Amino acid sequence: MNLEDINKIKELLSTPQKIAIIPHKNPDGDAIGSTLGLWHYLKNAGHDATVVSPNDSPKFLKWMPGCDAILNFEKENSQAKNALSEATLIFTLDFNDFGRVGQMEQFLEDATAQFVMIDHHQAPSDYAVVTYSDVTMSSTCEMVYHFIDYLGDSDKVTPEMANCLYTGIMTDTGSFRFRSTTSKTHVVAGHLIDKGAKNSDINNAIYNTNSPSRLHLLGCALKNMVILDEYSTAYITLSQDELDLYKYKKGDTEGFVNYGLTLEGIKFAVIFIENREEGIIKISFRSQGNFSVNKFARTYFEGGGHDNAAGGKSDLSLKETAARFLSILPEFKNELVN
Ligand SMILES: [Mn+2]
Repeated sequence: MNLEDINKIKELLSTPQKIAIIPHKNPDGDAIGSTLGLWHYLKNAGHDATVVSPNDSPKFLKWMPGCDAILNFEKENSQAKNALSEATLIFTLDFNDFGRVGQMEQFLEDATAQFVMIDHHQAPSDYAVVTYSDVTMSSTCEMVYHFIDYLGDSDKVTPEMANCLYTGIMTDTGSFRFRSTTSKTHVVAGHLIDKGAKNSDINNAIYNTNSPSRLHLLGCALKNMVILDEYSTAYITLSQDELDLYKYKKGDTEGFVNYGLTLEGIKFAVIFIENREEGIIKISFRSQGNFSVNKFARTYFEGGGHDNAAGGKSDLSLKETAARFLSILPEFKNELVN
């Protein structure tokens, strides 16, 4: 954040505000961690703050301090609408376009509040009075820590805030493995541990929550994996029938796509997951090195994200989607193999 933005924030927060803090739809560890981390900070600073989520958070995040107080726009609709319409200030975290909040979109469009964006995705929209956008950041949680630090309040980080922010840094960096992890990321994580983040407990709470059926679904996904050495690519398909067979629950396929990248020499990994209810194929893309899956997803599969992690979708059948993917790959052969 530049000095002008820091001063603008200081001015906005100089008197008690009614604040709504919004994560993106289908919030992940970074979205919930950053909104709750900021929520604790703003409440402690004397503001009337509420986290309003477009929909429910996954079960493996429910332990996070403050998670019970999140308003779910789908379930607590009137309370959530009130919080949005009454807000004087709205923070949008871990997304940068109103298209990412589902049914809440219109209520953000109509809100009279001033917006502040804190986010690390590409191509931010222009809706905020302060846009703190930095694609080099590991996570929005890391940015919320810097945000608090810019305001001169790093000594006011509580154990609750530290646990929330550490969680999002850990999940968005794949436990400090991704390229977005910098020395600064580690320094921030270290400060958060000093402030009370229980790093080992967080790791347990997030990653050691498998059900037998999820592991069986993972077995199915790995068996379905197709390895294309000539394109340094591996992809997985999961049909709705397979999801049903293994009693799929929301969140069960989280992280499956990454297994492709653990193969020696594989730079591009994809998972195609059939969603019969929505009539689409949901797609996740991951890459290692310079191959931009953000560009790939934007160009061919109505999606986007980061250079090394992106999402997309297709209206074709599962088979047709995989076939279309295979027909596009040759175009990228040079980029993928070199
Ligand atoms: Mn994030």
